Amino acid sequence: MDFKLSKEEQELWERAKQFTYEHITPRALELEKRDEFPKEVVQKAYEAGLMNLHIPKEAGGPGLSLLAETLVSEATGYGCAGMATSIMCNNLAFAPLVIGATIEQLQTYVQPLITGKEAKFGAFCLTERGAGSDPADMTTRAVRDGDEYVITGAKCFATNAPVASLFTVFASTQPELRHKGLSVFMVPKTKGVKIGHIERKMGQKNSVQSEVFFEDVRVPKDCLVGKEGDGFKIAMMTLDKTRAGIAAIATGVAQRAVDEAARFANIRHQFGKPIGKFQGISFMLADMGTRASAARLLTRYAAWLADHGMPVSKDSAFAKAFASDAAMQNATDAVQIMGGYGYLEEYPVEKLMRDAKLTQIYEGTNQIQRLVAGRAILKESVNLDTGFHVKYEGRDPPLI
Ligand code: COS
Repeated sequence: MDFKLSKEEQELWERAKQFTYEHITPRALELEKRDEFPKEVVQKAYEAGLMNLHIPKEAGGPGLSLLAETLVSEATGYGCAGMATSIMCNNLAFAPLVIGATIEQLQTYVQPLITGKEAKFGAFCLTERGAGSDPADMTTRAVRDGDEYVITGAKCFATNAPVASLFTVFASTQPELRHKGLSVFMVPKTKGVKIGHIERKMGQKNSVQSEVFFEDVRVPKDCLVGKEGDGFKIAMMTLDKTRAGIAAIATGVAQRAVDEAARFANIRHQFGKPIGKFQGISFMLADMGTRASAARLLTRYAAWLADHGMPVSKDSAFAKAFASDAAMQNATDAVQIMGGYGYLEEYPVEKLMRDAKLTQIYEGTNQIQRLVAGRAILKESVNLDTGFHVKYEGRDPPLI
């Protein structure tokens, strides 16, 4: 087993870390106060080739792996989880299209957005006010009318929506079928697409989320991705992949918490020595470092599975839940180690704590990740022979 990155991956990892060092970390606190989309930094990330990595070469992208995406997400997440979310959000918005659209559709709708001078954005529109963890309950409708579809409904928490040119919209074409009636559409910013309330958040203020209203929006029938009824499966296949990206941002936060806390523990003297010399602190740092490393391994393993076409639902759920819990725990511990300084706005760790919280919520709460992982483990166990042959309640093998 070789844990080394390839030459290209190593180059990308170094480039993303250098970008973070120069453009993200020094500006994260200052830009956060503005509570708006960090356009300038994202434009620089686009110019540095850190966006749209998974778009296939035939549609103008670099056609890189999910592992490559996680490297950039971790590196930028280390500097600022909000900016990382702004930079990496096109991965989520365009993934359903890479999964379900034809190359011709990608060339028509996505290529112009990723090959110009200016960075352009997509927004993933799945969640609604009344349908979050249970997207099958959505009320957005798409009705076929001749050569067009007419889309009507309201989405919320749509990242990058206020700056988006293309909306990936999940809508029901056959409501009575629930999840089997969902379809997905590429919707350019056109008449009837309206941006609603921009959310004010606890953390990740360097990324924007808003409501999006679709008021009788007409799109050509070739904006349908895949077939009618493919929407739910495409959404699930998307999240299977992109959750590794959130895990990577969370790993960046978890590692930053270790590094800031360790730096402080070396410098801060109490009782005549650096506080890091006290076992109470060094054991905390050891646990924090373990969590960050384990988060990284789970994340890269999930990405590797996806890149090799292997089932990834369970492992991306493991990675997302573990890494985001690690980020939250490490950020909390870093605040604790830094004491009063940890709680101040001028120091980076109170921001880490606010930013980490969202990684436990977005792209599926960690309860949903555990539901996905728990179901997968139970399913696998049906055919599992552990060699311990005792009947449970008269049943052999155990049934679920
Ligand atoms: N890949 C492909 N197909 C999948 C799949 C996956 N990872 N997961 C489920 N499916 C399929 C199932 O096989 C099933 O297909 P059939 O109807 O043909 O049998 C169908 O999808 C329904 O699956 P299931 O019964 O598991 O659906 P549930 O309604 O129970 O929901 C969860 C499953 C909870 C996992 C799903 O709704 C979910 O991920 N919710 C969270 C949504 C989320 O992350 N929102 C945040 C968006 S980002 S802002």
